[in-house]
Parts: sequence; structure tokens; C-alpha cells
Amino acid sequence: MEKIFARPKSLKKAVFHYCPGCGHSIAHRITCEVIDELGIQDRAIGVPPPGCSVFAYYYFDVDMVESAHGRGAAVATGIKRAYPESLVFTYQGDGDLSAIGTTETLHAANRGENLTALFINNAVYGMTGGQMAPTTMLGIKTTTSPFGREGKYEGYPIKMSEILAQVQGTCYIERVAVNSPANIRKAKKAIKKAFQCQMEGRGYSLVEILSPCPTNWKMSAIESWKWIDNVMSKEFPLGVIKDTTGSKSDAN
Ligand SMILES: Cc1ncc(C[n+]2csc(CCOP(=O)(O)OP(=O)(O)O)c2C)c(N)n1
Ligand code: SF4
Repeated sequence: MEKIFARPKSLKKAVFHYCPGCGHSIAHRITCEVIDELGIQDRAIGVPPPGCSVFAYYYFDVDMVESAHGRGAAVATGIKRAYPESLVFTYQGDGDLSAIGTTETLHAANRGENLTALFINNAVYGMTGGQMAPTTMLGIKTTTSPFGREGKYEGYPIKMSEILAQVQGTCYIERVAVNSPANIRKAKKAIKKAFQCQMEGRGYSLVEILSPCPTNWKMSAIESWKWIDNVMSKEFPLGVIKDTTGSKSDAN
């Protein structure tokens, strides 16, 4: 009998520790599917962060080098420069990439480091208990913005993808979501295109993935998927933000 659905080869046979409905597990799976499809399991090197995905190395069956919080772009730069034939990707939350790691990320992008960032935006600091992140939307209550985020006091939701699109070293940036089968398919295509950009030596590529965190959003999984469509993607619109390849993104 023909097998039409199976665990990707590069996804270990381990049980995810993520909460039910969490987007990290979907992002892991589609990234592994892309690694398999591109045939790069033996040369892919992932750089996971502190955060809920801190144990990503238990799941990806590729070489992984853990970085300190926010330092993914710097660690990945070293790996890629030492092993230019490898396919290097960082896997970073929004607390990681858009707060403590802003400097490393912006300068790695500006230098056009030939690597790929998978940027998981769930609009909070997930692992540490749902504190406000730079990506938290105005009016949203978190443990550190109990009355709702107010721009005047707490700043405004930061749009890292749009900022990074401004610098010369970035070649491809797309925002996707993992909240529906159609969006998951688009997210996978975007990750594939970002990896292909790196394989072609085009510079820094990034896929921002809007990802549900039902636990800290205090919603059911289904409510959190709807919230991405109805609220989050209004603040963070989905689509290609920058593409210097000249080829039409097959994600759209
Ligand atoms: C240098 C440093 N500062 C703070 C922390 C504490 N810390 C661990 S995870 C985390 C936030 C994670 O949030 P995010 O990056 O958005 O990832 P998520 O858990 O939501 O996936 C923080 C502040 C740390 N590990 N290291
Ligand atoms: S706290 Fe949020 S981001 Fe962390 S595993 Fe649970 S649902 Fe996922």
C-alpha cells in the first residue's frame, strides 16, 4: 500500500513538549518536511533559542547548536562562515529576535549573512509566563501589561520583518501563519524558498511565522487560530515583504 503521510525523516521520533494547539510543533514539522524535500539533512545546522522551543534539538534530526537568548544571528554567522557549504537556520521567538536579539539580528541582516531566520511571532514571551513582548498589540493584557499595552508607556508593536526589509543585505522576507491548513502550506513554501535563497548564496532570508500560543493568550486552540486571522494578522499582515530573487514566490 502506498504511504501518503509519514513523519519527516529529519523529525525525530519524540513526543513534543509543547502545549496543545501551540504553533511551534507545526513550524518544526514543516521545516523538517522542507529539509527532507531539499535533501539537506546531512548539512543543515539549526540554532535554537531559549524560549519554549529551547528543546528543539530533541526534535530536529540535524546538527543543532543552542544559542543564548537573542544571540542566534551571531552564532549562526560563525557557523555559516566556518562551514559555508552548510545550510544554517536560526529558530527564534519574538522575545528573542525582536527584543534582546535586535542588534545581532539587524547587523547580521545588514551584512547580508547567508543564513535563514525562522522567526516565531506569538506576540508574547511564552516560556517565561506570557510577559509583554515588543510584538504585543496595543490593548492586549499580559502579565506585565495588566491594563492592556499602551503605546505611550510601553511602546508600539514592532514590525521586525518590515524593518529588516529596509537593509541591503536581506534578500527574501515573508510573513506567514500556521493557523489553518492553507496557511500552513504557504508557510512551508516560504520556508523552502528562504532555504533555496541561502543555497543560491543570496544573503539573509527570514520567514516570520505568526504562531498561536493558546496557553498565554488564555484561549482554546481553535479560538487562538481564529484570533490570528481576525486580530493578529491585521497588525502583522501576511505576505511577501521583500523578494530580490525576481522569481514569483510560490507561496502566494
Ligand atoms: C540572557 C537571558 N535573558 C533572559 C532569559 C529568560 N528567558 C528565557 S525564554 C525568554 C522569553 C522567550 O520568549 P520568546 O523568545 O518570544 O519565545 P517563546 O517562549 O514565546 O517561544 C526569556 C526572557 C534568558 N534565558 N537569557
Ligand atoms: S506557552 Fe505558548 S509558545 Fe509555549 S509551548 Fe505553550 S502554547 Fe507554545
